[in-house]
Amino acid sequence: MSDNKNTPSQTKAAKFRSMLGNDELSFCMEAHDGLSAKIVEQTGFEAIWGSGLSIATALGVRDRNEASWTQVIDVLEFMSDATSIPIMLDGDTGYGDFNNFRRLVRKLCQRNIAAVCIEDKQFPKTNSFVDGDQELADVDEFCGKIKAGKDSQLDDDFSVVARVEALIAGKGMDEALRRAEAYRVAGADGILIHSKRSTADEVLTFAKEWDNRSPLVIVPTKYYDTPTDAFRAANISLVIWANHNLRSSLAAMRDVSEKIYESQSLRDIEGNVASISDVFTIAGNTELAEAEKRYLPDRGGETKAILLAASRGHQLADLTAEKPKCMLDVRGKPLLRRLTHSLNDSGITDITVVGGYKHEAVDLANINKVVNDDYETTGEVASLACAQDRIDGNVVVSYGDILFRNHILDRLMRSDADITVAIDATVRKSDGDFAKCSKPFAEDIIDDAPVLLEQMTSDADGAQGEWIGLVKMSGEGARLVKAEIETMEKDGSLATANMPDLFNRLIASGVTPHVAYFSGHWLDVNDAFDLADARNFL
Ligand code: SPV
Ligand code: MG
Repeated sequence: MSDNKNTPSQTKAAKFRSMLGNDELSFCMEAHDGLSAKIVEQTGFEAIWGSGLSIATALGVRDRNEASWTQVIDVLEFMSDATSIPIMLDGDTGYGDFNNFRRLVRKLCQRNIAAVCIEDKQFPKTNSFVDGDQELADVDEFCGKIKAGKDSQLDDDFSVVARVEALIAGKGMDEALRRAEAYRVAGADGILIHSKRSTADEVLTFAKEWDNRSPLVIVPTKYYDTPTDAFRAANISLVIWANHNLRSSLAAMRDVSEKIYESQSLRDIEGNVASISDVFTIAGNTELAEAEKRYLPDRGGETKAILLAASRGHQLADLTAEKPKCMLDVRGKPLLRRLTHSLNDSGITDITVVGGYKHEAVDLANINKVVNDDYETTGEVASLACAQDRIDGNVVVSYGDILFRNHILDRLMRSDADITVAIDATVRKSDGDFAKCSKPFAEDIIDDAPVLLEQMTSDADGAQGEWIGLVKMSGEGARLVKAEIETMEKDGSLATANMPDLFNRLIASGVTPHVAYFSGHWLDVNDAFDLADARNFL
């Protein structure tokens, strides 16, 4: 669906009619699908030529009525939906007799196509530049076709342009003028005089003889080096640049395919093709995201993740000389990639990584990245604050150097408490972030009362478990955490605070995180032994 930018005051057909009728020289640029149509409009052109040659070629068939008329109309519908400027369809010979043509005209009006051009040749038509005979239509039969089209249009401003192929067929200037006059009298809104000469001479002679009897349209594909001012001077109404988007994309696609085929790599290509974000922009993804906000009230149900990955990991010494520890290889993939895949597996795709040390090395696809420039002098909460605008709705915050089995995250995601911390009840180490909880872990007791976090401490003694660096907040929890961060910013405690400090402050202010207990099935990477463990963990 497009966001239709057509102004209600002037229809596409009316815009085209005034282009055709005014004294200015106007231009139609070729398009052959929704994408090229958008590009034509965004470039600034006032109208689109729905080229038969280009549409057929883009569909992989010849310009010889091999694509059915309904297939062509389907393409036109995409082009029309994607743009707000008028489209003139190259309607070949009208896809049959007067009856087929009037049905085509009605369908085009229904699809908001502004105009159609039909040529006086026999069905199936051949492209005008193909060598060989070009068999012309009977003049009277073609006049009847024009009349039928005009009588059938559903919009008074719809235009039927009659294309004279007499010069293409080598029938001479007099025949061209005779035919053009007959078509004008039959009701054609304009005459397209076509030529395959490399100079504009015969077209300019025709224009002189025609003497402004009705709007003239030309296609200077073959006489491309004629200055455009010569067309102005000849009172031409409309110039069609007929196939240049198709031909340029053909050259570009061939070039990129050959390069990738030969190099078996994308390295030398990436900088020379449109970016993925360019693709998303022209596809209109921003509009969709805004519409989702308007029409999906339940967006708060989606969970985002913020990964704290600003630190170098000094204990890993030289291993982190060029990259932060979150980017260390764990069996062929960076640790952080493994972590984001775990999040993806639990349905979390909106992932923000807070980088710091060597953040340029954090070059993963499908993440948002923010940077804590002061990573050397600040702690985890300052990094979290760098992603403050993401602390909204359901959010999971995780250290960037941990790995865990998915059941741990899934368990957190199921919690509907404001804040839930993942606590490993099997305390194995003497250093870590330990949790004093309202109750110890007891696997065999069925007790619905939640376990509450009473205090975070660096002392394993008297603690019921270790926090693994994973916390989930509901929308309300996110609001509370954000408010606490703001308070910390104001009272100057933010810079050096770590996540346990934040939890303790929340607890002191009456906000009690819930505890999700489990045992094992996770690890964090602080030194080379941990890294070896991580490789085995997989
Ligand atoms: C087209 O673009 O399909 C045309 C113009 O009909 S031309 O190919 O120049 O005949
Ligand atoms: Mg054509």
